[in-house]
Amino acid sequence: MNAEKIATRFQVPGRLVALQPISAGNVNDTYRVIFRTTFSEEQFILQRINKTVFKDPVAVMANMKAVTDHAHCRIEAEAEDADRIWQLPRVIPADDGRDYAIDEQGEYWRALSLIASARSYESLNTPEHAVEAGVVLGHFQRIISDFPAGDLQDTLPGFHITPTYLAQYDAVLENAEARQRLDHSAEARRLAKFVEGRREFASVLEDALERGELQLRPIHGDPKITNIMLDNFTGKGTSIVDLDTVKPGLIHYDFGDCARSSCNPAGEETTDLSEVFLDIDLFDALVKGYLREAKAFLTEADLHYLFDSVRLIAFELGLRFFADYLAGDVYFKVNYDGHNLNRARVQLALCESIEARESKMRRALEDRR
Ligand code: GN1
Ligand code: MG
Repeated sequence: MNAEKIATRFQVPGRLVALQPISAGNVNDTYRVIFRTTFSEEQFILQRINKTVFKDPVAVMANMKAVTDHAHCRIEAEAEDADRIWQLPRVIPADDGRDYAIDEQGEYWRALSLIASARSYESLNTPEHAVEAGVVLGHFQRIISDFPAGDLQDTLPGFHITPTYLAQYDAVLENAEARQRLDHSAEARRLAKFVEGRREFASVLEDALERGELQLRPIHGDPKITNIMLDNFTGKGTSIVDLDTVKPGLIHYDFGDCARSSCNPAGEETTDLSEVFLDIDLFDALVKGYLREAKAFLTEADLHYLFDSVRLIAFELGLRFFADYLAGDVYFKVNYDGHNLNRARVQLALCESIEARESKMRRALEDRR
């Protein structure tokens, strides 16, 4: 079914006037939809859920609905004392009251309220912006920290479990075509060597979880900088979006993902590796904003593993892009040949830069406590 037809199946007043594809996102198809009545206009986000990635879209929507309902209550309860208006997308019900609509091909679609007069950035450049990104993540984690993780379903088994990605990478390399891709590219062989050198490190967070030092909590799952919205008028953080990876996990996956995406001014899509690095001033500012909100619920052990999480998530994403390149681009959407290889080069270069700045980053984390 086309997007126009499905857009009319949600509880939004008025008539459809426009539907614009939004290219952001490596997984789902996303559109901005405009409905009008005589006196008003309603804009919302329409998304087709990628079933190759999300095998159980109903569970994804159940998680999203439960966590956003909880978060909206917390935002309202704290509104009077808050230094800003916090926003969070709302799941717009379909005509039949469900949180999604299914088209004739069996594809699942959802509608979400739009965070208006706010925007996100591909990368950030000023420490002020980094503080705000940290505040947004810390605030979101804080207001969902009292939601029982056990009430959420595991909608993406293995998500952010780095040893599992390593095992998948090894399995991909069993394939003749993948080995050919590796043999034909000196750059791919260089990345493979980089990965080999970090096999032991890959389980740093999962080992801590197993030892009982860390616990599963509800997490966002994908708080990269492009999912953090700043208010157009005040410049302050106002919302976090892209909530389909909300599930039980380690808050470290979120912190690591936010930091690796926020503190590399070149962004994820650059082709110039010489521009890729972990900017320590941005990191310091991000930590300042994050801990302002997150200190309230983080344990000593949580704090101890924050540095490792940044190094690990950059490594993990590099590994995921690299394995997908070798597998023939089956997971992440690509725009050009070698796109996933290039994305992998960027994340692994960032990982290297994080390793080189370990002592400075640890000091920033200590000083901001
Ligand atoms: C994917 O779809 P998008 O762009 O929000 C991926 C994340 C990666 C991100 C890298 C479900 O997110 O884990 O960090 O690309 N989402 C999933 O840009 O795999
Ligand atoms: Mg996402």
